Formats: sequence, C-alpha cells, structure tokens
Amino acid sequence: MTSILVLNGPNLNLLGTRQPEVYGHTTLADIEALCTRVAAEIGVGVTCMQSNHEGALIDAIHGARGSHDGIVINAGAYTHTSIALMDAIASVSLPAIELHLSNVHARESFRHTSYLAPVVIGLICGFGAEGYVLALRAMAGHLAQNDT
Ligand code: CA2
Repeated sequence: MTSILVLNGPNLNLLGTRQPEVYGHTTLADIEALCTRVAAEIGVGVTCMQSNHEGALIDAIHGARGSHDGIVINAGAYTHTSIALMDAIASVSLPAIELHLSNVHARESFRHTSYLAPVVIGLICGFGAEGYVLALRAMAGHLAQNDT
C-alpha cells in the first residue's frame, strides 16, 4: 500500500493552544486524526510525526526512504532557514509537498523565502488544517500517476 509520511516541525505541537487568530483552533492531534481519516478514505497509509528538532526531522526524512513513498512537510520556521532540511529532502529522492497553515506570502517578508521550495513537487499554503487534506490527495494522485 502506498504510504505517506506527514512531518510537522517546530512549535506546531502548540497548535490550537496559542495564536488562534493566525493558526486556528485545530490542534495537532486533530490534524493527525484528520490525516488518518482522509488517508483511509483515499486508500493510502499515513504516518504522522512532529518534532521541534531539526536533526530529528532530518532523521525522519532519511528514514522515509524504503518505508514511505512520499512526504508532506510543514517544516514551520525551518522552512525559511534550513539548508540542511532542503538537502535531506533532495537526498532521499522521494516526492515531497511543502505545506503551511497560514498564507506565508501575506505575512512578514522573512516568511516569503523557502529553502524547501526548490526541492518539492508543490506547495500548499493558506488553507489551515484543510491544507493537509489537499496535500494528501495531491500526493496520492501524484504517486498513482507515477506508479510503474
Ligand atoms: O503557517 C504555517 O504552517 C507555518 O509553517 C507555521 C510556522 C511559521 O514559522 C511558518 O512561517 C508558517 C510557525 C508554527 C508555530 O506554531 C504555533 C502554533 C501555535 C502557537 C504558536 C506557534
């Protein structure tokens, strides 16, 4: 069965508890339950993981090789800073989708830069928790199209 890794980065464990005006009221647990439900509906497997540590995210990306077919990643602020995460995604040769809850392009200029953008197949931002549903569907469609 096709398997997708959903990775969430720093501070996203706080979702639903602070700054609801920016990130909404949905918690990370809600998002992970949503991903599990949607994955079952579309017939793919999903594994969700969150870490506040850059190295742990890199290890998870490396570990995806051989156990997952695609990666959906909300790297949080590491999106705008981490060449190491970019290199990790590029090195595993798995399709990845960059995701943000907020529309990063309508926010501070430092959020307009993404180190991940050049190494992902596409980006989704600004749709809140629904973005994870869109990303899972997009990844499942991409993998089905590229199935050999
Ligand atoms: O919009 C997104 O999903 C972001 O990846 C969220 C990151 C931010 O640095 C990116 O520019 C855009 C921040 C995640 C922080 O999450 C919090 C959740 C609740 C309370 C405080 C922070």
